[in-house]
Amino acid sequence: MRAAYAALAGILLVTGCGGGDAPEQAQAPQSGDLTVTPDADGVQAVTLVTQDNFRFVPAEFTVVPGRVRVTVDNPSSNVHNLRYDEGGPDEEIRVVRPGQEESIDFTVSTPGEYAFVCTFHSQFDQRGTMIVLPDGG
Ligand SMILES: [Cu+2]
Repeated sequence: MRAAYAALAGILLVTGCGGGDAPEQAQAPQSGDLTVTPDADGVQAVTLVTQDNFRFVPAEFTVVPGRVRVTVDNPSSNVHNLRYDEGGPDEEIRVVRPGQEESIDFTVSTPGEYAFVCTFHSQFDQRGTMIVLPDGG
């Protein structure tokens, strides 16, 4: 459990704008849209957290054509993964063990909606969507 809390705390620090002791940044979007801003390297990085409720949080995020990094952070007690449906990026995260996180990098070019799933928990509808908007739109 301690490792899981540490991992979660790390994420909160990353997303918390370095504002000292920001309380409960866990107000992060629970399901809605998250527009991803490129980092200094031009990579649109997004972290999806998987708790024990078999959901990706956020379950939806928006990027533009370019480089994308998807990280699955797993503070839960289950094993999760992430795979895009047919027609999406070929890259997949095969397994993320409890207390671990794993990332994939890929490039998107075609606007559209790309669904992904945790194949271990598709029966619980652990799914999400990456929306690729037209560049400059
Ligand atoms: Cu899962």
